[in-house]
Amino acid sequence: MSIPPIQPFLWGTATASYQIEGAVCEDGRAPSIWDTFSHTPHKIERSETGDIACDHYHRHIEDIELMRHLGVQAYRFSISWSRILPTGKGKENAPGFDFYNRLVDDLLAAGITPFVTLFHWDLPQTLQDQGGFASRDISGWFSDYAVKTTERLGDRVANWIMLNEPSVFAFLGHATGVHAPGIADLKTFFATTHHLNLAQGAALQALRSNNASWKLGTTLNIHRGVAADGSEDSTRMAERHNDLWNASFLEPLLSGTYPARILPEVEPYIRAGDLKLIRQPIDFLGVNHYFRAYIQAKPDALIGYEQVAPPPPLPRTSFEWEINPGEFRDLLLELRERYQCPPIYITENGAYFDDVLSEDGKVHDANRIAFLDGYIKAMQEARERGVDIRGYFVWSLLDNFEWASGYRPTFGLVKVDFNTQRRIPKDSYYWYRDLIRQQCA
Ligand code: IFM
Repeated sequence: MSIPPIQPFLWGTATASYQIEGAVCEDGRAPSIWDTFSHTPHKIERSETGDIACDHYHRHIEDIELMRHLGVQAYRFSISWSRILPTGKGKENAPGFDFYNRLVDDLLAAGITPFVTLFHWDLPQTLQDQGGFASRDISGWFSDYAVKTTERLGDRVANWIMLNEPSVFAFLGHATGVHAPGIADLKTFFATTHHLNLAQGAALQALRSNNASWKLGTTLNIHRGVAADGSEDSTRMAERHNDLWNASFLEPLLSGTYPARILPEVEPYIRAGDLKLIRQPIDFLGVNHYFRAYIQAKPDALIGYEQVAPPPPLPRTSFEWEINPGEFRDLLLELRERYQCPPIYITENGAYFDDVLSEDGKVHDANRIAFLDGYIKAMQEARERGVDIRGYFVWSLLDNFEWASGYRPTFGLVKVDFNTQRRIPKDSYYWYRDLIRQQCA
């Protein structure tokens, strides 16, 4: 079955600052928590860092050319907070803004609409030293940063995404500690969860009052958890996972409450007026989706459970993530049924497969093509059944720095040879180009 054209609709790709930019010490940029974390021994596979990454800071023109030939109508990227405000607040770093000004201008000249994420995890280290997201002050720091950024770029950028995947940032950064800032503490985790919501609310409110024509949204990583075994404990923990991972971010934003089972743990951090501030109207919800989570009770784990590999014989990506497009469709349908959901953009979807550079110099990633084909068709089914989906962004344009796993996991439509920085479009790149052409014909 081919995918019938859906219009109006934006086809795009996505990246994030620390994962692709490199140039970490250039033009006044100061360290973020990911610079600190990646330079700490034993935190990242093979001790890799984002120091150079895809060198996008120096190669953005080539990367935009790749997007132009791909035919995407939109590109989602994020701003490195410490590149434009090295101390996180106060004095602006003009060369940092210059880079994003050039990037936006060059995108627009190529006919590509920018979708800008304000926070994709690379918090300025100076702010972490003052408490980071465990501190309520983050709400003011983040909204000031959001205001400054939108003041500089908002004459050309209309679509603003406040946060990327706050659940991942809270969980992996503050509960399991496998991501920056590397904290594993339950109180910090719940404070961070609430302060992410609070910071987002404050920024949304400030930006809305500055320019009513901007399209404001946020991006959540949404996946449903299921019990990995038939035990009562794992079933209860799967519910806890759904509360912590999905509902703790969806419900405050869309319904003005925390899930009842979680409330007692977040309550110590909530002050009068917080829930009202958090429940801001948004123009769109960004949904990132990769897999369904298999949850197993683990009483000695900080949050009471762990995520385990899906049971055989389900197909999986090279990350051991279940491949299940029907689950993606059902999740989108559930979002529409459970919440008063604004229009949705799929702001990330894609897969890591171990790519092979063939003797003909190409990457024949049929597995990634099959993955994208299945997930795009599932999205289309959800759309036909009434879910208001306005766009789809493949994660990712380029192979890049996959956080604690370094450069091994490759998600790109374009292979990057990290020794030479040569870009090699994979078969999936040409497949996506043809899909876009067919969709937009
Ligand atoms: O690389 C990440 C991205 O930064 C956030 N969403 C998931 C991707 C793949 O793990």
